Amino acid sequence: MAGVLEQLERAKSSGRKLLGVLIDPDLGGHAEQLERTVQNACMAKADLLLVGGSLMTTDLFDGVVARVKQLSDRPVLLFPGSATQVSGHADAMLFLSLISGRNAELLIGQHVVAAPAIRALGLETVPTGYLLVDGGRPTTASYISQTHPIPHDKPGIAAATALAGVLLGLRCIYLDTGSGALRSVDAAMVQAVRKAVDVPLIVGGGIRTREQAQTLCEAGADMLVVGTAFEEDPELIFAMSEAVHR
Ligand code: 1GP
Repeated sequence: MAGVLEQLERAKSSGRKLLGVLIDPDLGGHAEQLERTVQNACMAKADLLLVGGSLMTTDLFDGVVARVKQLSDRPVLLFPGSATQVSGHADAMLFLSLISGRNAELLIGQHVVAAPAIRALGLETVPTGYLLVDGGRPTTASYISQTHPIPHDKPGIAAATALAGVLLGLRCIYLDTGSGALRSVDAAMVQAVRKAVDVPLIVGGGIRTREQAQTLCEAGADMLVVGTAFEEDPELIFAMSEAVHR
């Protein structure tokens, strides 16, 4: 079976848009909600399940990934906030370098710590340039990462940053306003990054409506990631999946 990076690249080449559902690993303490989220994601034909976050308040990470994998017929992709979020139960991991920031720990430090375990587990990595974008208020991601998000109305900065990442060899770009952001990335920024680089483009943070989803896909996003909106309204995933896939 093709790896996750290859699946992203194939989808991009064929113009098929993907929906990723972000599972908060702290849901490990809420078994029913976790099950319902994963089941809804599978029924709605979401394409991938992502597990991870900037801050975990439990030590259940590996168990949550194992449970998600057990419940799901979709690929499970780690979206790690730190080197502690590595699990051999996943199909692959976004190996994220926070290239919009200048925090050496999140550019390369945590990667060094995690690399031996990743190799030992034989886990596929998707080398990804992660760009944090201002979404209208400080988020856990901006606070914990101790980085300045890119101003939302500066698409040129995002495009130059994404291009630098690709020139360094990164295979995927993730534009994110952070979980629970007041607004999503602007379509103009997605368009500018799309124009600058030819790798799969993931967009997340603050996506709450099918209209937003459609606009971001039309602007050039290859995959959208949604978490908070589905926690607040579990049924929304069906409409969102339809909007992304049509
Ligand atoms: C955050 O892109 C994800 O990193 C999802 O954000 O929880 O706001 O949907 P939301």
